Amino acid sequence: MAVAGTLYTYPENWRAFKALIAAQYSGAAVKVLSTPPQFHFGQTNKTPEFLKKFPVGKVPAFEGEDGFCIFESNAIAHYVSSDELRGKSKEAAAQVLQWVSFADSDIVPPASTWVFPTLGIMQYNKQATEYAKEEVKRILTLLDCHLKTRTFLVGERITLADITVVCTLLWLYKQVLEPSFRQPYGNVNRWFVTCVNQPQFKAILGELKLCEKMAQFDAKRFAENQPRKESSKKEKTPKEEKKAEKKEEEKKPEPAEELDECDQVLAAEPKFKDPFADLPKSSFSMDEFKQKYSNEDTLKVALPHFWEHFDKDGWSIWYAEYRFPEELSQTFMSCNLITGMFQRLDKLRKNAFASVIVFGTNNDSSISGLWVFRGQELAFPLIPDWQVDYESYTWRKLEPDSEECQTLVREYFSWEGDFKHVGKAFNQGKIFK
Ligand SMILES: N[C@@H](CCC(=O)N[C@@H](CS)C(=O)NCC(=O)O)C(=O)O
Repeated sequence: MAVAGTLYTYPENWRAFKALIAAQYSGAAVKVLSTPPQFHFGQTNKTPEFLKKFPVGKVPAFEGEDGFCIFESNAIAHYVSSDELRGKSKEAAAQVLQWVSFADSDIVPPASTWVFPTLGIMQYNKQATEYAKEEVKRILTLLDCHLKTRTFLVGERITLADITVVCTLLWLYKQVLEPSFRQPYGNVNRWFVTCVNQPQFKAILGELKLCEKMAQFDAKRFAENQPRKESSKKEKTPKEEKKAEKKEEEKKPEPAEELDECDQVLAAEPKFKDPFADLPKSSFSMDEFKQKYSNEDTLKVALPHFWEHFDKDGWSIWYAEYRFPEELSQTFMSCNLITGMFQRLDKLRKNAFASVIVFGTNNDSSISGLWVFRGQELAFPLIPDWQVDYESYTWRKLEPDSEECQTLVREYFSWEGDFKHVGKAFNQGKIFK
């Protein structure tokens, strides 16, 4: 029986990608919980309930519908994989394990040392970075040699070895492996690009943009990410004050504190400047609507609330349709395509709402949805991270008072109705907020 369950993670976690891509191949139904209120990284994974299931308190972590729980990203990816991905013969399976272990032991350390400072989540150390660059060269040389006569790492098809090594190299290729640095490793580049262009990878990673210019240490972001020292609350006498001041002057600058991996991920969340901040205030509260939508009857409570409070000057309503339905094969993959898109758009959650539905059956399906955005324009061009998916859709702004808009809002919000414009049976759907 195919595996089904929930993966707890934070958005855009390359470790979680391993299992998610593997699931695209195997057909495992993996639901992702990565954002509040369902999963709040740093909080939910420290609750007694979570620790009872996953004593290390780390993510990714997987809970099967049958209650089976497993942590460690490689173990999860193995669990959700098919026999083909794991390596069919004893030898192939051992080779897959060899590359998975190699990725953790040989690639993760230098990749982190080199890439983390460029993201402002680790202090830069010249010597360590130079050493890491040499290590990366050694790894790329070794992979290049291996891939000279092979299409994939093990056997003739993609296996968990390719999925794992690609995911481990992901940040290097995105952040620092500029064209001149990666040029000597033509076989690795060819293999990497082939893998990330497979629909199963694309559904999770989106369209990948390879590094154009090697990123350097982001000192500003690193400084912003440092936890502030708590100042003493106790009142000081003037004498004590003077003494403290003197001590402060004498103090050498403190070395920047290094963050552990969990802190790094939390800190890595870019300091987000709200791109909607300059819009005039709106009377419509998206939070309030979402609470109604999540907790109450859609047709009886959430929809009337929506139309009663909707502010058509401050918000706009859009209909979106996936442009390449002929490329959609398995409907579960289409669902994952949408899941990936919504993970990438996580920071839009206070300023957007969407209900997106997959219609039809395997090899004959379509994706369309209804979106509500803050402002009168599509929000995607505001932030580069939001631009990965939206060009794969056609977008049509709706007139809120029109009959068409009222019908589409009702049908897409409630998942009920004729969906006359679609012309395919409503089969399965995914809803996102
Ligand atoms: N070897 C583990 C590493 C997992 C890990 O370190 N996860 C970090 C996030 S990247 C985490 O959940 N940290 C929380 C903590 O340490 O409290 C795996 O591959 O799954």
